[in-house]
Amino acid sequence: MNNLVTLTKHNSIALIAVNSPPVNALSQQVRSELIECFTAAQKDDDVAGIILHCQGRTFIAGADITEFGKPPLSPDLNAVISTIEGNGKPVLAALHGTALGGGFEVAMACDYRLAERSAKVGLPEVLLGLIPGAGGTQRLPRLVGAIPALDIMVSGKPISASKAEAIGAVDKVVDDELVAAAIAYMERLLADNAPLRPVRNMSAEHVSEDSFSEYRRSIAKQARGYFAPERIIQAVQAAVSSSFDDGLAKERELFIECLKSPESEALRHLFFSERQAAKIPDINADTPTRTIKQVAVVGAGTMGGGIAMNFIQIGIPVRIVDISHEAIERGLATIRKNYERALSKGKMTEADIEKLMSLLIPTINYSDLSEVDLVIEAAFENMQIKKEIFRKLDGVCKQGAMLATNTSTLDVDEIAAVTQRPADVLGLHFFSPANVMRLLEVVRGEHTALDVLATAMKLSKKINKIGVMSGVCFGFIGNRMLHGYGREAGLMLLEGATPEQIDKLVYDFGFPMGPFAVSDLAGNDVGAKVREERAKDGFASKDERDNLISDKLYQLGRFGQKTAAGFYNYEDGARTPQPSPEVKALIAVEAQRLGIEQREIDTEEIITRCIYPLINEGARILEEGIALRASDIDLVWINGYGFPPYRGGPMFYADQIGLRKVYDTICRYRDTFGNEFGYWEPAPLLEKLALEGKSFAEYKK
Ligand code: T1G
Repeated sequence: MNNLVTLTKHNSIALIAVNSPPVNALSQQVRSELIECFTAAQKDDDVAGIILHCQGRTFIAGADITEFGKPPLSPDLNAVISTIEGNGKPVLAALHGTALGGGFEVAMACDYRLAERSAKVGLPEVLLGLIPGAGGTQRLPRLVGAIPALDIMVSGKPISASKAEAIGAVDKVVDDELVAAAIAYMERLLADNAPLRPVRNMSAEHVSEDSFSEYRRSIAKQARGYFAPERIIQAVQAAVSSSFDDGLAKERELFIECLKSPESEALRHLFFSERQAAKIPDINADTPTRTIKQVAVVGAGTMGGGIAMNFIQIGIPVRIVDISHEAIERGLATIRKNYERALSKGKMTEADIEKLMSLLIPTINYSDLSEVDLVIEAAFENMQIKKEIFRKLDGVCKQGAMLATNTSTLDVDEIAAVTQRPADVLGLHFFSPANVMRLLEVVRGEHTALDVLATAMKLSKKINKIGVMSGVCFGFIGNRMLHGYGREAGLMLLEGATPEQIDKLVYDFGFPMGPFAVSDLAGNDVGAKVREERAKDGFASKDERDNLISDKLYQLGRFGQKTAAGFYNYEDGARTPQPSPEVKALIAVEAQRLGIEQREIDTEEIITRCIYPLINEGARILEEGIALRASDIDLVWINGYGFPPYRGGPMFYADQIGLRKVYDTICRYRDTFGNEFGYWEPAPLLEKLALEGKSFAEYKK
């Protein structure tokens, strides 16, 4: 087996280089060879100093996450750390790329740290439901102070090399070639007889219990439901109040707790799911992609403006099209307002705003789109309007231009069929607000060309979206599953639950908002208009109870926050929802009219009737091949609808509960509520896997 870690010498300086693509993760072989090389350098009397660096795109980016959840493999990372720190000779870490997690912990075991200006360092373990487990919670507070260390570990966000230098996590930032700079720096250290500086011997500044309590309060909202952030705080409390070794023991105890937590299992599932989603079976590295240098967005409304922002953010000019200059001006004003919010928070300057706005080219003439590489249609959710737009695009856009619709439900193949180029047509379904939500459903039409899909998946990463491939069906993956969730929430209103009761329980489950608060925020009119359009096309629900209250509110003009009344009341223009006596009365009247007996509905029923329809429909979507894998469905619901990441997504959550339990509950609801409309018909795939004792994760189509 070829070496992944090599030891060479430059005069009296040992150069230990890690070369383990793609990210120099600390696999068992890397750990073993690091110990071998550091031990050899220690024993070599000609070696006065040691430099640790990496080849490839980054310094060590962390422990090898693929090893988690399996029996531990020795040597463990702490053995590597001890070998470095106890070497007896000055050790310099030379950082480039992203020195993260165990990688940065290894760097902190060195005496000195040198970084390329473009390098970043961080301890993102919290994003995997973990805490740093190789001394990071004990060394970082000693280097930078307890509170700055907490900010780095609880946020999980990397910091720049210059920021790291400013707070003492890195000693020197260089613009020269890294290894040469490291050699020069080590020669200087040796010439100055610079001392060994084991971080473990530094003292961590004292921090009061009140400061930790204050810190807990400051992160309470972002840490809600998560397991690891509190354990990070406890580990740092140990760092400032115990000996290094006692603190290290405390860290170990807390790390094991986190590693075994269902939250960490869920978050590690999502880490790999995000990377898996980019892999499309019939698309590979050789699939060509198209160059996207100019984009057009048709429709300057809320969605169109948000979509345009994604592209100007990465320097791609966007022609923004609408039917009138006034409509475009309104759209541009909304975009500018979004940027001015960032300006007020100090995240942008006026110059930044002007630069971005200059990339927006307004036009009402389709003839101006003849040179664009990609058009994204974001017009009103009406098939005739969309077909008319695609006919025009087909007539003016150059050969090879990609034509995408942002439709959230309509048939992409039907839209493609009005063009002479269905191979260039696809769906790019953004989620509102389109400049914020990370999910992008890439909808593959029957005729969509492979290079168009490959381009779309590559582009999604460029605009910092999580691209998930979907087949064509009503609602694609997310909105198709959303229907059952909203339906059951609405039915429970008629049966005796209140909007605030359901919303509170869904919030406690981990969503940022419950279904009724979301509806009031997005606008009850949005869903009602989609249902109106569907009814025109003959797709009205056969169940008059389905979305009954939502439709009644729409008819009453209670659209939600924008009308200061929806499922809730919003007094004095406040955004805080207040229970509405008017809505309570409306529900009672409708329930009585329908002869629905009111009853107390318990937490278990409310949660399972909201969540299990997601799982059931997700199983159908998986079996039909609309989604390529169960983990793709998880990514859709976490990044498009706020499903709590620490539960892994609806399909992962179902696997953690056990599919048999989900299946039995669905059968019980079918037998209890009746199955006139098929609401509780178990999906065949769910039934099959449940009865075979299998999981969605094991399912391969
Ligand atoms: N272990 C194993 N594989 C990893 C990996 C890791 N740490 N990081 C990335 N990969 C794989 C990834 O699955 C993908 O594989 C390929 O590398 C390229 O990744 C003890 C316990 C470094 C910023 O959390 O943030 O250290 O799909 O597509 O967009 O305290 O990868 O090609 O087969 O993401 O350029 C802490 C996780 C671990 C960093 C590069 N470290 N990685 O992003 O490439 S826990 C992390 C990232 C730990 C210690 C604790 C990113 C990146 P494939 P990619 P990228």
